[in-house]
Amino acid sequence: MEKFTWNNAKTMTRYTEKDIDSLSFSSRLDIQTRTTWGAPIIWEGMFDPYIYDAIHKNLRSSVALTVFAVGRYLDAYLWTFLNSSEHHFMLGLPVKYYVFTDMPEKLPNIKLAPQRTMKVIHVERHSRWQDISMMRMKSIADIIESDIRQHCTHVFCFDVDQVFTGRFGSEALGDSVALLHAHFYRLPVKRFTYDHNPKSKAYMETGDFYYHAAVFGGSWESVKAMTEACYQSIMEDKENKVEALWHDESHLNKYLWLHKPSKVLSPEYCWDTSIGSPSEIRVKRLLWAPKKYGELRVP
Ligand code: 5GW
Ligand code: MN
Repeated sequence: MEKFTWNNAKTMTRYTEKDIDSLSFSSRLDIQTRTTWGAPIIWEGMFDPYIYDAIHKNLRSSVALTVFAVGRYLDAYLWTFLNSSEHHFMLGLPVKYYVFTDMPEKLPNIKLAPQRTMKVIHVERHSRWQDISMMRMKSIADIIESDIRQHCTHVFCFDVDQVFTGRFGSEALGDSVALLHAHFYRLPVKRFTYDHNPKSKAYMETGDFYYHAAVFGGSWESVKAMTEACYQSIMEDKENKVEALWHDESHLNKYLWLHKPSKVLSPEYCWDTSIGSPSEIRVKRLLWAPKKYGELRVP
């Protein structure tokens, strides 16, 4: 493996394998910093933000952020999500937001920083919330093909019911990136809520981790492959009249078991404050917004 230096940062093409050299795996002895297949698990203290930002500026990395705000989720969450992202998400790199909504005219007015732009995409509102959630996979694959691939090197896909509270920067970029679910990272695999129904394409008995579908990303090529595969599996399940236990998240977990991510994000990157504050969570970068199911999940 070629060693990272300031001089070769510009010429490194497959940097995702090379940037590992700049990580300090032993700076955190309290938690697991590498997967069994060698991918880094990113925790505070393992990376130098300045080196990462320099690598990605040299490589001219640019990041698409996709987020869906359909129905009541627009008023409830979108402004807070975007406003906080302007303060914490990939600062210093070009960012293009792709906001999917059924009410483009109701979009909040947010002044974006230089090098940060937004595209609004009109989507229909599915009547079942499970479909709103699952059909995101199809919309993301389509927009990567029609737009993102021409403008951005990387894509990150987010739930809207969250708020950035700390750096979520270029250290999170990689070829394919998945997030450890805050409620499961300390539990044994037996406790993971994979889909255990053999009739579903998402069926799996065992796996590596339980990943949270609220945040995933990677190069546009990888995210396109990931979302297309999940969409295919969702449609096959529909034909077979089954639905996976946790919908798109179950399919994403199956895909990531078969196609191991090249980088894993610790739960710092999507923390639920109701869990409390265990000592290994030194920084909270993104928080779950309070659930408003009572208001939002009425038909
Ligand atoms: C509405 C009712 C139940 C479940 C989902 C929705 C819903 C989700 C919606 O009405 N509008 C919408 O835009 N969404 C998008 O799907 C949001 O981006 C949301 O963050 C994402 C996933 O739904 P969540 O956040 O309610 O799912 P969990 O797994 O965080 O509970
Ligand atoms: Mn959510």
